[in-house]
Amino acid sequence: MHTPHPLQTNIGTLVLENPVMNASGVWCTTVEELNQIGHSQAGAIVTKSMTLKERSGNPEPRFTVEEGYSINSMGLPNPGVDYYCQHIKDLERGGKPVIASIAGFSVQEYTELMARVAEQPFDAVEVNLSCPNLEGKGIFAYDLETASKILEKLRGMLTKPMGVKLPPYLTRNEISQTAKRFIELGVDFVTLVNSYPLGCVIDADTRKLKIAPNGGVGGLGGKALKPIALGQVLLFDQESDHKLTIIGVGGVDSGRDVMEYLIAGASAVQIATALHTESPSIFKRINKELSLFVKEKNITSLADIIGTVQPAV
Ligand code: RRO
Repeated sequence: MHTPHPLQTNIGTLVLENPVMNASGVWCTTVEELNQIGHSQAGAIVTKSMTLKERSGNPEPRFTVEEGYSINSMGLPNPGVDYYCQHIKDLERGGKPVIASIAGFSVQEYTELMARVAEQPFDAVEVNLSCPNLEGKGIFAYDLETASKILEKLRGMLTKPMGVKLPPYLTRNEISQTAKRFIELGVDFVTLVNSYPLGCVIDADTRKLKIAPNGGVGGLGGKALKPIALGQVLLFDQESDHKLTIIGVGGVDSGRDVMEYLIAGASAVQIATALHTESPSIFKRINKELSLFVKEKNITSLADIIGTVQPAV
């Protein structure tokens, strides 16, 4: 009998050879970048959030990596949904599932985007309801009624797995209500979390802000985001009674980080800041570290450790 690879994991009906992929936004805007993820040891490929029309995004500088964190205010630069639909068929995906990330500015726009991607050979759709950098536009995920309206419509348009990318802070009560609603709506997975809004970096020598858009503030990512993201993963897993599939994002930079997310309740993880710094060769390193860890602990299947966190005492 064929024994599954010990790092194999599932996201809804998708089978991933390993649980580590890029986060939407990093190394995934152009076909060239997506192909590089395809050639790497990532377990899946996620596209940049696509909009109906091409966008050049916010003025530069719009991204900075600091010691232990990053701040971005990209403003959704992407070549538009047509580009991804044109290129998906010849993507050098290396057998990996491809997840389309979509971002609209209204219920109508999300519907049009889903109509476009649903007829293409993407394997799943991640609905981004949490972009932090669209000043004056708000974050859809903070309004559960509007979010539900969008998701109910989109769910009816896609037979493949559908996930939702959420912002980095909901209260326990909001998590409980959101998890319950998402299960009712047939959401297959939640991606936790997007970058933490309104972060700021100042250079004390020059007194200058490090990024230009939106008065100098943007989404915080990287190592500093990890405990925040891990807490949201833990609570979503608890409050959903382990019924929601979770993809963890925030500060993943080692096999050990991946283990922490799996133990908290995630079935897979995404990498943004560290992928930007290290390039797609990071997937080989992290999978090697994860393999060693799994071997050391005599774990034969990742399913055996997902959501198995133990109390402190
Ligand atoms: O493009 C961005 O500014 C951006 C998006 Br859409 C997002 O969802 N998260 C983020 O950190 N940046």
